[in-house]
Amino acid sequence: MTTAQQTTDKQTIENTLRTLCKKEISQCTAEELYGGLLCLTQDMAAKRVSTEGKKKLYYISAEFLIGKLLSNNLINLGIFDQVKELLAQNGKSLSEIEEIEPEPSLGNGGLGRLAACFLDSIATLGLNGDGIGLNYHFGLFKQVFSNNLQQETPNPWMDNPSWLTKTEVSYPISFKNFTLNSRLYDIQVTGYNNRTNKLHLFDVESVDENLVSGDSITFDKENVPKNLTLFLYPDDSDEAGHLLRIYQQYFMVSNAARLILDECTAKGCNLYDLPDYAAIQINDTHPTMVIPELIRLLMERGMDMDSAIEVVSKTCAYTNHTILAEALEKWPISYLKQCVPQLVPIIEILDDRIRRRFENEEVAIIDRGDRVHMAHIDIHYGFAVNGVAALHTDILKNNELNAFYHLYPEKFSNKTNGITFRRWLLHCNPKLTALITELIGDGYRQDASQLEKLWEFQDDEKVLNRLMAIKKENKQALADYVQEKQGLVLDADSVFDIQVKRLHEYKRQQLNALYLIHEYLEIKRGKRPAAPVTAIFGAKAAPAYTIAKDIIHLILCLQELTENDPEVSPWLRVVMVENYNVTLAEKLIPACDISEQISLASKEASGTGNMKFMLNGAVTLGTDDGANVEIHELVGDENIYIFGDSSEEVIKRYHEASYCSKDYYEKDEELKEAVDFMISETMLEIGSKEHLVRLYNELLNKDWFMTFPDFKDYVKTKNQALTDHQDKKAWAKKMLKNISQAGYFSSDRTIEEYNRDIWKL
Ligand code: 26Q
Repeated sequence: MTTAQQTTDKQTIENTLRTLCKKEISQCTAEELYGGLLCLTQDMAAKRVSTEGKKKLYYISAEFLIGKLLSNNLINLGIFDQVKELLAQNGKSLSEIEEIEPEPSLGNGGLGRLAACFLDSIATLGLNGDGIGLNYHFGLFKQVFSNNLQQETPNPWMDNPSWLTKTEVSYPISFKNFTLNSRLYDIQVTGYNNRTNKLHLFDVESVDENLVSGDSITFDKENVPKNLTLFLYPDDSDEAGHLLRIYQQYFMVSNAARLILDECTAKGCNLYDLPDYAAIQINDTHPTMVIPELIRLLMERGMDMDSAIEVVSKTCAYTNHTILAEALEKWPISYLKQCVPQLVPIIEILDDRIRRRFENEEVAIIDRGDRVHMAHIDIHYGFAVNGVAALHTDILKNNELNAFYHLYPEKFSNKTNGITFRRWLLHCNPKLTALITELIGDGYRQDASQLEKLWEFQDDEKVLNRLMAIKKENKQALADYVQEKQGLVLDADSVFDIQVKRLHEYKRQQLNALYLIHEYLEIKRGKRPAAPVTAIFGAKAAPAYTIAKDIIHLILCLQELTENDPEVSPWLRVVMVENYNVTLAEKLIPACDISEQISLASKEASGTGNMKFMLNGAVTLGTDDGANVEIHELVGDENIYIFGDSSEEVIKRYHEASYCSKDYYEKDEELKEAVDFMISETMLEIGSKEHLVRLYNELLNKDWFMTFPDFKDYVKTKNQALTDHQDKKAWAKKMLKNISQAGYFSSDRTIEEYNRDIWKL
């Protein structure tokens, strides 16, 4: 018997835990047990590191939204049930212990959570691949609501004990005016019944948390040696903020490049063979500087430039996560000169070579305004480019990156996103997991496509009833949690309609809010919805994103409005959960009836929340956008609610610059009424005029993400969904269809495709 196997029986776990905590389990506090379990899992994980293969994947990302790790590790190490039982026998609850664990705050949204799901799947598939990023001390801000407004406070998460392990690895990283010593911290990434990989997080030795004081997230942006790893996405509304982001990005990739070269040379790589030893996946453009930096380091180690460029171009691959113009990074070359002048001559040569090869200004790296287009570096000097859902990849090929697609059709491919079922089913929805296992066995845990077997039960009333019963229990658990945390009482018998994601105009939380206003006014007129509804939101807005914060304000005002109106609240409740994060998502998603995926068609690259909701038996209400298109194809018209203009129509309308929001406002009475209500006396009594009027004007005069054209269809389709929800059996069947078709969205499938087509480990 191996040591790992020994540790898995309950008696051994008990002995180990007793030794680690230095007392009987029943006598331990939750904190002591958390510390003990952390040590125990760390030891077990360390024993599962497999022998290094020749080639390794390095997934570089500015974000890794990993969530709490204890339960996930217990599941992946195969000791979750044993630990849970053992604790219960001693009068302890695992969920109370989980409450102790702080959530690492190393990401913002989809891109960071995707990176975390990928690390899980890479380890689960037994692939040799590590993540590389930064160790932000305060990560993304913590959101608190006051006066119906978002306020940002620091989010320290690096408690003791910690999953981070300090390593011996350190590099001197030089900028124009100073050199900073880095320090590498590692987090072990356990695979499900498989190997352990690493998440490498670089930090600066000179970082100083005292630069941040009290409840504010402001700090001296110019003191880079002390501030570099304090925050993820520091406010970049001024030049110092922009420069800090460049410092962060270069620090991340220079460390990454050195680590990669060191590891490969240690394995006998002669650097000309680098592509045989390493595949580097560039997660959006934040790590793009790794390309010129690697070229520079290879030249420093004696390689000629032509070879260095060739070697790097065969090693790096790029994933695009957005087509929003404002999110495509373009750094003024003057900024790069101020921070990392050593890269500038290299980037100039990379640009020069492109300009010699192609006449087209559109594909240049440095544009006529002296701005460096980071994505263009990736596409010219990487060997693969991928989008994250079929529609997104098509739009990249046919529109946004069309000029590049003509140059390099062979580089482009689609890799539809996925999610790890270990966290987004097994961990977050144990009741549904148990039912599925009872019905179809546990083969689906290794091969998610086996979920399709569930469809055999489509007419089994007992199964459908149990599905509904589990949903109800999950809704009640969420209601209890929200009551405890925010003092709001939710009705688990109402329809839970949930929109949780980053706050962004293109995601159109404002469309949902307009619907809620419309329904509120209908109820006031005596027209009640088909069923009582609880509309739940969760979203953080970037601190400098004014309109996004105005939308939060509107939603919080609607919460107050419905809460205090006894005529309305039995039928319509609006709830915005504070500080939406992975931990909250794990409670919200299993409790959802209707999953809101209502981005303006063509704008959401993929979405991954949509997949998590589907897997947990929610029915999607959405536009034909991102991965919704694929969900739609898989479940069929009957089992999804699609509304709104198509991506083609939207793209055409942008192209023609023909959209005028006022036209829709003037022509649609109900829309006009809802929009006007935003600045009605009723609303101004609750909220702030500044915020509400600004948002009203924005919608009336611009509405860049075209909420007005989709309003009518949204109201109609959503109300149809509410009506349909009344037929419990038919609804349960829709739930079952969604769960049974969710297998395609396992990140194991996605990673197999990356490995087959790109990494070739
Ligand atoms: C850009 C410029 C300057 C500073 C920051 C940024 C920036 C920061 C974060 C740009 C983009 C992001 C994050 C993007 C993101 O989360 N994209 C989401 O990625 C998911 C995974 O592929 C998709 O499912 C979502 O559709 C996409 O929105």
